[in-house]
This record gives sequence, C-alpha cells and structure tokens, in this order.
Amino acid sequence: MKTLTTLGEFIFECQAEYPDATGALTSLFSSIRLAAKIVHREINKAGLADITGAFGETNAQGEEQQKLDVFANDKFKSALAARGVVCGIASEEEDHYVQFTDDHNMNGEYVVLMDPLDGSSNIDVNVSVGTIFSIYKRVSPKGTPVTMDDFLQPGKNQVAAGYVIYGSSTMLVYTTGNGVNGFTYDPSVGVFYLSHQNIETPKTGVIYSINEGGYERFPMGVKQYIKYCQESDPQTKRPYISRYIGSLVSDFHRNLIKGGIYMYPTTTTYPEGKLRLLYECNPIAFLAEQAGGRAIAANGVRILEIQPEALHQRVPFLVGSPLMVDKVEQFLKAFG
Ligand code: P6P
Repeated sequence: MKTLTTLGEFIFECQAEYPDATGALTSLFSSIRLAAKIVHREINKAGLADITGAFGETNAQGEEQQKLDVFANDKFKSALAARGVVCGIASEEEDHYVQFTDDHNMNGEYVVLMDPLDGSSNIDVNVSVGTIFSIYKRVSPKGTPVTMDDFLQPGKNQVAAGYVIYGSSTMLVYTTGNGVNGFTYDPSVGVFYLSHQNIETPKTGVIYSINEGGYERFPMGVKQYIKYCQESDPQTKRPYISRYIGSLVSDFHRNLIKGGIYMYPTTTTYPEGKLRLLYECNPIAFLAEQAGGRAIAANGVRILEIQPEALHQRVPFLVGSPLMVDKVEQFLKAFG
C-alpha cells in the first residue's frame, strides 16, 4: 500500500541521516514550505482579486513589477526572517541583499537567494510560474552582519536548492545534494506529499526549449543545434519537439521529468544571457546535476563552477538531459 509521506516528515527523516544536523536547515525548509502555501493561495485567487497587473514600480532588472512578485517576495522574506536560521537574503526583487539585523538572525548560519516569482509576466494569462531558491552556509562569522561574500559563492557551494511550481498542481522540488525529490501540495489539507522520489532525468530526450523568436541573434552553434533538432532522423527520433512556456521553472520541470534541454543563450538583447546566475541558474543547475543532468554556460563552463561577481549577474544557460547538453556543447565548440 502506498504510504503518504509529508514534506515535513521527509525532511525530518533525512535530518536523522546527518548526526551533526542542528535542525536549522529543517527549520529553514519549514519557512519555505509555509511561504509556498501562502503564495499558492494568492496565485490561485489572482484572477479574482485585484492583485494582478503591474505594480507600477520597476525592479532591479528594470522590469515592471507585477503585484504578485512583490507579494511573493515579502512572504518569503518574512517567513525566512522568522526562524533565526537565516542571516540575510538576496532576491530578484531587491536591488541589494537584505541583512536580517535582529540578534537571533545575526546568529543564523544560512543565506538564501531567490527569485520569488519567476515568469510572473505569465500571471495575467494563467500560465504556470515558480519560486526558485538557493541556500548557502554563510562564510562570514556568525553574530556579525551578513556580507556580499556570503552571497557571491560559486553554485557548487550550495547546501540546498529547489523550486515551487504553481502549475496545474503546486509542487515543491528540492535537493540537499543527495538526489532530487518532489512533493505535491494538497490544498484541502494544506500538506505537501512526497510524489516524485529520487527524480532522475532521462539521459536524452526529444524536447528542446528555446525562444526561437531570437533565432537571428543566437550564436552560430545554437543556430546549428536548432537545425539539428529539426532535421529528420528516425534513429535519433528527430525532428525533436519544440516546447517553450516562457517560464523557466515550468520548462525545466517538464524536461526534468520527460527529458529535454532548455536553452537561453546570449542574444543581442541580452549579450550576457538573460537568466540570473545566483537565483535562477545555480539552483536549477544543482537540481539538474543531482538528477543526472548537466548545466553549462555558452562557453561550456559548468554553471556551478562560475565565481559570481555581482548579485544580479546574467549568464547564458543551457540545462537538461546530459547527452543533449553534450550535443549542443559540440555545436558550440564547432561553430562558436
Ligand atoms: P523570453 C521569465 O521572465 C524568465 O526569466 C524565465 O522564466 C523564462 O524562461 C525566460 O525569462 C523567458 O524569456 O525572453 O523568452 O521571454
């Protein structure tokens, strides 16, 4: 008989595997879980209440802030500040990092970087969106104010990472470096149940995800790979299927489960790439690798090895089934 394991029980059981675990990470996850439930509720009402539409302000990215962006940012920020385990956060919605200055947080051993509501331009048209989070141990001494160095760590230092996808159902998918597990939310009882244990992404797939509207502006290697995907070759099941939602969490989640590759290369509009290294690419890359996938920048560099230089730094991002990332990497090496 299939047992029902809740997210809380699962995290607690995993904590038992770490004898020196202090429970701090468990407490951190429970604050993420709480905020996810609150954001789930608001997103599912968005069509009804007057909280959709532009907030009028613009965020660090110069993008008009949707009201739910601000709502999600506030909820995750206050939930993370409530437990005394996080000394500061960085967010797509905050120009600078936010230092938690009360005593119990200054002793917090973790920092969290997040995109509180990725893909929020899709909210008004009822397309799924997501929260992405990345967790590190601080490098500055406990009890002192958090510093920029705490946030500018390479992705390989992540303690944990994950996302909440607010789709046809709401799911929380995360890793602490021991595989990837997915939990589906049952709003009728307010609980996340383990639904996808030890997710392993297929070695290859037939789905490629990219905004082909930018084709003319892509590097030649990416253009050649897209043509490769579109050629007929029954042996390799080509032509592949093009699927692009315009919401990173949704495109990545589908490809993680079914196999596939997501690409956001450099374009003339985004010469550095569009996606943010710290709170989009690093957490997704950690999850991808933990599920057996790969994540690279356009020059083939492993995303998790990149030494960040700025909070809102952008990078070109290619992530997904390992053999598909290998293939596009060959095209990039051959054609640039
Ligand atoms: P474009 C959403 O704004 C986002 O950051 C990702 O979620 C998504 O994959 C990408 O940008 C979409 O960008 O330029 O294709 O609209």
